[in-house]
Amino acid sequence: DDGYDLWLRYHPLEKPLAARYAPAATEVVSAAHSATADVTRAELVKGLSGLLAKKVAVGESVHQAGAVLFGTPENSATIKNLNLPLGQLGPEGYLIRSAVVGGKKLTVIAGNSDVGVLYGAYRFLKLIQTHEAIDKLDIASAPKVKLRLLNHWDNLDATIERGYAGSSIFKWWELPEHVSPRMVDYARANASIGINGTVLINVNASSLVLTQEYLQKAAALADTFRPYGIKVYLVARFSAPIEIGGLKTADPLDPQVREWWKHKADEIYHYIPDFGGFLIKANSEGQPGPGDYGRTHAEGANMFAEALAPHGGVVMWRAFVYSHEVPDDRIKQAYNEFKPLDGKFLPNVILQVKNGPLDFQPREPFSALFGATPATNTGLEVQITKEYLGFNTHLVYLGTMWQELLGSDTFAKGPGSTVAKVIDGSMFGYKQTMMAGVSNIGSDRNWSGSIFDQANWYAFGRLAWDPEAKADVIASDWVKQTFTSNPAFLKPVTALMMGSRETAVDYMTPLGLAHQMGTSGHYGPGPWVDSAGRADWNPVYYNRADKSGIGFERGPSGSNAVAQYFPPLSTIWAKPETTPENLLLWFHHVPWNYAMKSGRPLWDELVGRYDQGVANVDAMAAEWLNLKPYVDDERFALTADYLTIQKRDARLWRDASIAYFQSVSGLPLPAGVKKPPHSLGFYEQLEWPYAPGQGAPGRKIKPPPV
Ligand code: BDP
Repeated sequence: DDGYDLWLRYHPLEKPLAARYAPAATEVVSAAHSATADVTRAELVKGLSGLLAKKVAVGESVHQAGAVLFGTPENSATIKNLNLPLGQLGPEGYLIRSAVVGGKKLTVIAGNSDVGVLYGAYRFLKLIQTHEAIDKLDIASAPKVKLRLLNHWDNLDATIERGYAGSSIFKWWELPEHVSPRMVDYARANASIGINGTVLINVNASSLVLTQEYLQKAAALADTFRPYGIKVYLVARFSAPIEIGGLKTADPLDPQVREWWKHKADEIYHYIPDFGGFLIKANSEGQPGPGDYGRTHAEGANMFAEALAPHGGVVMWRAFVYSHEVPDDRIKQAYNEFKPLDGKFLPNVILQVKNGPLDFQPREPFSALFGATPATNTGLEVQITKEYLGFNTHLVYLGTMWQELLGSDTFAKGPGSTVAKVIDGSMFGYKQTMMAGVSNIGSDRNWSGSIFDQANWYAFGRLAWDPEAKADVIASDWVKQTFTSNPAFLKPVTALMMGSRETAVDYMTPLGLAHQMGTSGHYGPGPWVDSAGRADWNPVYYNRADKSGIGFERGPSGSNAVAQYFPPLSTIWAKPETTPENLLLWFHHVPWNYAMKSGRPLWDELVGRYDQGVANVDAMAAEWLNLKPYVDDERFALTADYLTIQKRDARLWRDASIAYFQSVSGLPLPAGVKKPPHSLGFYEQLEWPYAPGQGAPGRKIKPPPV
């Protein structure tokens, strides 16, 4: 099994189980014939026939008990007559109910729109895949976040920035004449977890994608995705009016530039009538933007917003910005830039904020912008692809990391003001809500580069639908759908996933350290690196390790980044004694002998964490070997090999980090701790082999050519 089917594996259930379900899934019934209803029917038939290993009948009206009837009150008189409480479900929610109609027991999957019904169909199939009872169903579900989007960092030449699963699945050169059947499976997978939009190209974009030729290509993809409720979005490169429009400027206050974008929007909607909108990276890492003309981010974003508004499109304006001058503290920049602009953005603009204030690190506190912009729609960007978390080879389940983030209390309106409540709009009544995940999808047969990375795609969709969903439930559902419900496998694997992120934090960046990866590749350890293009790209900038101690002082005596947070966090995080230890070195520079809660001095604790990380990976790998009887050979072997790589890398992270920090602290290793097998010089000169997805050399300073 190569993993291509993801969690949509409809392999036959064991006989007794199939026998239990068969009477409740005798036929698939609907009179609806929209494109979406057709794919819903096809999915139910495929799923039920596969799982129950029998041919499931299809019809327009109920013929027998055990029918699965789907539709909306508009396209089904039976559903209309049932008077179901669909009012609370909104346009995308669904209801699944056991009912009796004309003396026959059946299951109804209903919604207010065909897409809502499609989501319900996937949920119904999942119930069977996960061996839930389906005879007395009464399930209602609606997404809490409106825009649930993948952000592909895919380039038009099919390379992927920070992509570790092959090349892009979007083959622009074949479009629009040929749309690969894989696009349908991509849409199915996304719809099955509620993802309703996709940004097709990299935030470091080429303007080319906005030319007529490419719009026609994008339209072919939009046509393919539409039945699955998925809208297409594009990245708008700020300088496009110059590069493809022949204008002299891209100044957002220039009338000609504004006209140009209006026409461009009209043209896009001509080809893609339900186009979602633009994602924009401006004045960040060398990308052009309004700042080039002395204009604010709001002035820039609003220009696009005006062009898209007549068509119902949105602008997602990224808050991942940092200025040319190296600041006293890089992590304060986005807040400093955007907080004063709160309320200045048009209603169809969404500020797209990365989870943490730095950059997708194994652990960061939540970005201070969450809660700080009540008058600006604020959405969340997480990174599904594991740029800083061991690429596709390290087994790291991100569900726990996102749950930690979404559950974090910003205290914006007092206790209970979680990030989840900010981004689902309930805190400030945002008109637009959004959660975006930087995709980990590529041309590999298994889509994500490893089987376990599929779980991160899955968890992203589930959390975007419900930001308060629980990571362990999601992990266990994924294991059941992807592998098996057998508790002998399910329990240990779920546990292994649940602990995996903390393990990675331990061997890479424990106790609040961040950005210790080698430059560019962001894979292996490089805590000593001090030679990157600008100071705040250097690990030493973040670890600040010296003879006196380690950590970045962000309390009042340092950069005072803590002041960007609401009380009581601004005071709790201001002092090392009250800062949680897992963020200690993020917020504070503390002496090597600082007393930790364990009773150990910081230096011993730090070394202990690296050792713990290594031990945990060893345990994960050993656990996996025990599970061989429950997995097919191919998926077993791939995962086993990757765990071997992870074991090697965890050691390297541990050894290199300890060697470096010891060279700085000058302290002896705690008793019983193994010396790194090599001297620091050895680790420093290690060259990582070619790491995929770094973008062109010099990318950070030079914008890509058009
Ligand atoms: C960083 C990546 C870089 C991206 C940038 C971004 O290293 O490749 O372009 O984020 O989000 O994490 O724009």
